[in-house]
Order: sequence, then C-alpha cells, then structure tokens
Amino acid sequence: MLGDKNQKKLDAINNPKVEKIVRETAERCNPDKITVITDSEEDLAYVRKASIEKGEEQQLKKKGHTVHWDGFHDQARDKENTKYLLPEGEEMGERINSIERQQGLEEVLEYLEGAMEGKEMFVRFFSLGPTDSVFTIPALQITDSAYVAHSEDLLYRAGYEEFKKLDSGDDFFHFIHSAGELDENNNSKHIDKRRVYIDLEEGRVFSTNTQYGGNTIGLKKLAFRHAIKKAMQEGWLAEHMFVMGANGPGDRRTYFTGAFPSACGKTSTAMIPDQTVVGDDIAYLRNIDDTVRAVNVESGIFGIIRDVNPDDDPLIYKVLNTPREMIFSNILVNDGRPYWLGMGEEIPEEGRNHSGQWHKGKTDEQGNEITPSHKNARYTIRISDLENADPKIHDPEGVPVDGIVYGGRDSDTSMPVAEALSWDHGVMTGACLESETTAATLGEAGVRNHNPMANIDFVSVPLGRYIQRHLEFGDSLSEPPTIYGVNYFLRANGDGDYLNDILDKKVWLLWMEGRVNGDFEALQTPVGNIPLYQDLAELFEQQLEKSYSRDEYEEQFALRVDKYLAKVERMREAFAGEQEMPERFFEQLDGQEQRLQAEKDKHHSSIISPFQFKPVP
Ligand code: SPV
Ligand code: MN
Repeated sequence: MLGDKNQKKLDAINNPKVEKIVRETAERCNPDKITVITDSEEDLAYVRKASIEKGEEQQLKKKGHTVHWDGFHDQARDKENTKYLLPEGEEMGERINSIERQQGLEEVLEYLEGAMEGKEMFVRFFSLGPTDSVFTIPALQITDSAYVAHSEDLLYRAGYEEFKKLDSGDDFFHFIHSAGELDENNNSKHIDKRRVYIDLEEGRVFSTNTQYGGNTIGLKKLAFRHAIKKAMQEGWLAEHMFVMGANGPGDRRTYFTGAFPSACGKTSTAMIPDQTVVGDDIAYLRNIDDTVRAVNVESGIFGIIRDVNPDDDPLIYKVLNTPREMIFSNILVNDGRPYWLGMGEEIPEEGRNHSGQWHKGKTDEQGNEITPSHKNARYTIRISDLENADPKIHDPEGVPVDGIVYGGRDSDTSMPVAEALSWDHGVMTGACLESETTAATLGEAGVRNHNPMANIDFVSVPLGRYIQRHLEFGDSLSEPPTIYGVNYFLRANGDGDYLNDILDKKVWLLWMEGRVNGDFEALQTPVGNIPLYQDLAELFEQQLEKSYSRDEYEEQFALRVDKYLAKVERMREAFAGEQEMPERFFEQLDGQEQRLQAEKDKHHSSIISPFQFKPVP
C-alpha cells in the first residue's frame, strides 16, 4: 500500500513505534493507498490538491480560499461521545466522561475496521509547540480526511524533521482518525457511531465518523488532553489559554495568557487592536529559571467566524478577505463567495451551506429555520498572516508571562475586571469560572455552566489534582504572575442592555498591563483589587476617545454582594463531589465568603458602590 517513495519517507524517520502504528492502522482500516507527508512544499501541495480533488474542500473565488462543510449534525465537539478509556480500578471524578478501557477500545476499533476502504490514508508529522524547544512534543497524525490533514498545515508546525531527531524514541502522541463512510456530500454518514476515545495509557486518540475540527484535528483538543496529563506529571501547565502581548507606554510589552470558555471573548481579547497575538487557544506554561514562560502550542487559528466584521474584528476580517491559503468551514457560499452571520453585509437568500443547497426559510427536521451559516462556522488561518502577529510566535523559549486572565460570561455578578488578591485567590477565581453555553458545543445554548479554568472539557486527571497543580505551580515561583478575572457580559439589572461596548476590553487589558508594571493604584474589595475611576476615565479617553462617566463606573464596578455570595454557594456544591480537592481551595472560598459577609454587614447593603472601597495598602 505504501509504495517505494512513501516507504523511503517512513524509513528516513527510522522509528519502530511509528512503523508499528502505521502498519497496524493500515491493517485495521484497510485504505486503498497510504501517503506519507513530509515537511516539503511538494508534499504540502499534494495535500492541498487532494482536499480539492476528493471534494472535501471547494475552491472559492479568492485565490487560496477553500470551503469545507462538516455534516449537518457534525458541527461541534461531541462531548457525549468523547471519553477517556479508563483502566480498571481508576477513577476520574463525576464530571469527566469515561468508559471502561477494554470495552471502549473494542467498540472504537470495531468502528475503525475497514473504515478507510476506498480511501487514502495520510500519515503526517507535526510539532506541538515550537520546534527545537523544551516545549516541543512531537505528534503523529493518521487520517483519511484530506481536510483534516490540510487544516493541520495551517494550524501546526511541521514536525517530520522533529521525528527524525527522536532517534527511535517513543515519546510522542498519536492520533488515528477516520471520517468513516461518507455520503454524497462527503459528510460522515454514521453520526450515531461518532466516537472520540482518548487512551491516556498509550498517548493516543481514536476518532471516527466525524469531521468537525474539534473532534478530528488530533493536534488540537485531542492532543491537549494528553498534554494536560503529561504536564501534571512533569510539573508544568497545559492550559486552554491565549497568549498575547499588551503594549504599555513607550515600547513596553507585557505578555498575558488567558482562559475563557468557548465564545466568551477569548479570541477577541487576543485580537484587541494595537496589541500582539501569540496564540488564541492552547498554551503550555513552564517555570524556567523562576520565570513563567509560555508558548502557543499551535501556529494557526481555528476561529469562530460569526460576527467577524470590519468594525469588530478588522484584522481577522482583512485576512479573510485577501488571497492566501485558508479554509472556511460551515459558511454559506453563493457564486464562489463566502457569507456568514454578522459579517456586516447583506447575506444572499440562497446558496450552499452545511445543510446542502440552502434557501432562506429552509427548516430542519424539527421545523427550526436553518441559518445561512452555522453559529459555530469557522475560519482556519495562520497566525503569521495576521498584522498583529507577535514577533516571538515561534520563539523556542516562549514569552515571559506577567499576567493571567480568566474570563467568564456572566450577566449579573462579576465585575468587568478585578485583580486576584494572591496566587491562590486567583486560582480560585479561575476554578470558579462560569459561562453561558454557546453553539460551540452540542446541546442547549444559554445555560449557566461552571467551567474551571475554561478547561473542564479537556482535563484528564481528577479535577482536584489539576487545581492542586496550579497552586503548586505558584509555590514554585518567587513572584508568580498576577491573576485577573474579567467579564465582558454584565447587563443592566442582570437582563437589560450590556453595560460595556465590545472594545472596552482594551481598557481593562491596558489597566492590567499598567497594574502589573506598578503604574496604577487599586481599590481593595472582598473579591479582588479593582481600578480607580480616574485611571479608567483616562484610559477610555486615551484609547477609545470615550468619556467614561462616574455613573458607568459605579454601575459596572458595584460589588453585588448577594450575587457573589450565591456564587460561593454554587461553587461549594459544584466541587463537593470532586476528588482530591485541595483544602487550600476551600480556604479561599471561605475567605471570600467571610469578606463579603463582613462588607455587607458594614454597609447594611447588598450592593456596594466602588467608591466605598479603600486603596490597596
Ligand atoms: C473550543 O471550542 O474551545 C475551540 C474550538 O477552540 S474546538 O476546536 O471545537 O475545540
Ligand atoms: Mn478552544
């Protein structure tokens, strides 16, 4: 099946484990043909061409632009069918989805039996994190989807050469994906047999009967789960975080990482105008010589396209509108042009989308109207294509991190920005992140969900151990980064208009930047240190040419004591059944509750104006 040329490429790697995986996968999945892809331009061009020739992607009018459609029912990560293969006697806690290892293996391997018949199997090599770095983790991808193989070129660093350096070593992750049997639209036919099974024992993931990137692109969320476990064992952190540079006065640049659940403003924070972006989704953080250093695991963005328009996301919009290699997924196409919700242009009344031939008013099986583009439709681009790409995106040393941001989606409780009182308090802030559900995951949208460190979908060790590891990471540093909580979604009285404009986050970011560099004072509240009105007013004026009134400040930064107290209660319950929870975490929760209660008693009120608080001593 390999032929001479491909055999040579495999031989050059000289790695028995790679050979074994390729052989076993070929025997099981029985493809017509196997193609080994190296880092050469010729091989990359082959993948691009295959995506088009096989009909998995279609060319659009602009040069290099292609579109891929996942099946109508294959538009997001499938949480229900994504499971850890759990060895006998092990437990993960109630919030982590798992299946007994042997049973799960048998099931998924049966689905993979003959799954590549009539198809081509691509064998690909990548590097998670920059190459030639302490952060590097080599990763092998086997897939029968040219779309998956192509996406990974845009999203990850080439790693064929990295595998050669392994010198027969077996310390790499591997991912085996088959889209399974396809229908006339090249969509996976057996969605009921969609499975993503993670085998922590062997550093591998089996994924089948699906094409959506979050289920299939091995290096993205599949590798991430392995990386978290590895990080826990080795004493570093693998986080669902962006990495960005915030530009302070003069030429000062301060790096932040940030974790936000899906669709809570993570990419738009990483893309705040006049700052730089290193990565928007997954970061590895290490303590190197007493400094936290972070890398972007990826080199591209698989971003939500909804609401990308010239006003709200000018830099991404520009990339999506100029010729270059990039992939749209699950958008509407009419006459070779892509359209999506919130693009700031009129959308045609017909075309092709994730439902096939689409016209305005078309409904699904339940009679619900099908939107022109899916709410979770995406674009896949290289970070280096962005004007605001940070010069250090591929630095093997990573960037030094001075601040960590946790952002939720909360209409009635958390302030727009607050600085944690200590590392432990910040870890608690992160562990207590909540957000309303969105279209990026299957299931009902609009429900308040608890999502520790925005990482609950990916954590691969008991939650308590994961949180403990964060506490220890802080202990290992003489001066850990400052942690912040942000919330862009406060509404008037909890259900009225949003209290902030989309770009206000720029002010919060630059306040954090100034704060970690000692430029600003802050007011101490029970839930964290908050900005002074005057500093924000100046930043609003300077950065956004907006006048920021005392009333706005007072409404946005009011301490909603009862809401915060209710949150403490929710969190106690949320963590009650978890394993290995550190006592230190609950001490933080208790402390927050006591401070809130004391403040409430003092002011005889459950809503306290920020003007009542005193500066941090
Ligand atoms: C997310 O949902 O967190 C994403 C997209 O980044 S996915 O690839 O689906 O994970
Ligand atoms: Mn993500």
